[in-house]
Amino acid sequence: MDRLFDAHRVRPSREAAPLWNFRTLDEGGLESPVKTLVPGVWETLPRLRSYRGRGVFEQAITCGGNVRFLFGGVSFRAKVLLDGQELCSHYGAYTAFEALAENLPFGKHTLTVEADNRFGEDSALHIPNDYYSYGGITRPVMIQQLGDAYITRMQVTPAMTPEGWRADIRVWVRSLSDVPAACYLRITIPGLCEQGMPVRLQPRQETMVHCAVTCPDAVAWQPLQAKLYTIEARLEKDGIPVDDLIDRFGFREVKVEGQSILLNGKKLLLKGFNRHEDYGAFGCAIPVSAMYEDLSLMLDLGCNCVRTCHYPNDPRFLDLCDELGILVWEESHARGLSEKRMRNPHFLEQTFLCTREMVQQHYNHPSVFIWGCLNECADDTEYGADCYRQVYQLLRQLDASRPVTAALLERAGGLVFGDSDVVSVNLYPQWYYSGATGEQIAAKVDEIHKNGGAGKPIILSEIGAGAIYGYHDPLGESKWSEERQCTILRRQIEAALTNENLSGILLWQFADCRVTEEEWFDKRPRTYNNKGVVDEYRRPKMSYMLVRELFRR
Ligand code: ADA
Repeated sequence: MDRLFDAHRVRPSREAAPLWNFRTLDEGGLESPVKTLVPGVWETLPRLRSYRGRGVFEQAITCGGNVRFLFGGVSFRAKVLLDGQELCSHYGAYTAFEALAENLPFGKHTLTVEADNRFGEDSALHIPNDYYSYGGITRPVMIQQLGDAYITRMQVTPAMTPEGWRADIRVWVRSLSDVPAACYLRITIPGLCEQGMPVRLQPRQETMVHCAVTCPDAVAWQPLQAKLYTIEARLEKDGIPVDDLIDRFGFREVKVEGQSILLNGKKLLLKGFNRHEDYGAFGCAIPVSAMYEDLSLMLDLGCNCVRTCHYPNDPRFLDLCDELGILVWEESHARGLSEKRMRNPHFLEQTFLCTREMVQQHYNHPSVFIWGCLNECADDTEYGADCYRQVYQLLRQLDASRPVTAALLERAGGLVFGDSDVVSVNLYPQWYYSGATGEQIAAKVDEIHKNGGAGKPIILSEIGAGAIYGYHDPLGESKWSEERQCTILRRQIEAALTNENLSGILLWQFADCRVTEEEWFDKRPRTYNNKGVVDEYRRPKMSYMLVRELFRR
């Protein structure tokens, strides 16, 4: 299942069988083909832990007519073929994409997916980095049967009005037929309202249908008190249902007022973590039970917020956050790109693609309260600043209902403090820099205020220190010891939570994550970023109880 609820009752939709034939094409790969599990990453297979290359997944599928293969995520280039014919290709590990096969004869077909995780000039976002770009089909694959038209997506925007909650609803329907068609679209929010309207479909085009409903009896979605509603869009032809799309949403509104971020009019104080999609035994293909474990641990730690550093996350993780009432900062893919890397001819196109797919695919999640982008890129050069402005503009075009931000690097000379709705900055006092923690935070706030960010909310989007699980120094003096991590974190958290200019703090990081060997192994013991309060298997370090105490205070 690609979601934690049934997204279709009319459209036949099933998950592809988990076992696929798998072979590699490049040096360092397998000697002979094996069966492997999807979703998964090939790095968990014996001898492929560091394989960087192409992997081919194959499965026989019985289907026919118009068939939609929906890939939740393939890391990180994908080519999809049916019976040897290319259906589509896609770049970027962290967003979904579809492959359509039309008018297929009913019977057995071979579905082939070539995944490729080699770095190269054609890849501007997946580069050697402080996390791992895994290889494989890493999120569920759905096989869906379509008729002559199907609902491609739906966007629900809640807003509070003097009459009560209102939902602005947009639904996109795509025709797969060569002739025009008259259909009817029925929209239901069970328990609240039902609306219907005729739709005229033009041959092979996408049509957007818009309506708004007032729901005076709706109950609001609040952090840690989540109330979710189901919304069903059903397409009918001659009174017969031919397609549908079901999603969930919540009634809540995010506003920025002066230095505050308000959710349903209440000021937010964020306490949370940065979390990579990475888990010792699974790489980035994390099963739902392990996602749930992470969120349970975060709730136990006293968090109300998680940041999906540095890319869009699995929708099932967002479904869980919706359900548990955990606020999400979701961001499009990019980490630490210098101006030179931002000048890669593919950078803007790949960034726009990932940003667009993220917003369109995750728009309805009430937990997502802010969109981020371009973590620690070159915000201090004219060219880099212009890229930030372009991505902010795109985010605002795609979604006017959420604020935008970016986690900026701890360095002087930032040029874009004035361009986002919320200013966010990453700081590592006492870890990368010496000097008093509270003073360093205050100096950064001052710099933001003097350079365009005055009067805006500020989030400390990363702060933290490293510790290798099980390495102890009872005197608490050596870096990488669990004790020293505690000393630094205590100072950081206490200073941040008492600074009235901050709207919140997101610790770096929840769990240790694997880093790319190329360019990174010598900076990161074990080839892991060890700043987690739990290790990659979620074993708590001493800092776990410290954070729990400080966050719950
Ligand atoms: C940065 C970056 C993170 C991670 C962190 C660290 O702020 O955004 O991805 O690399 O530093 O551990 O140094």
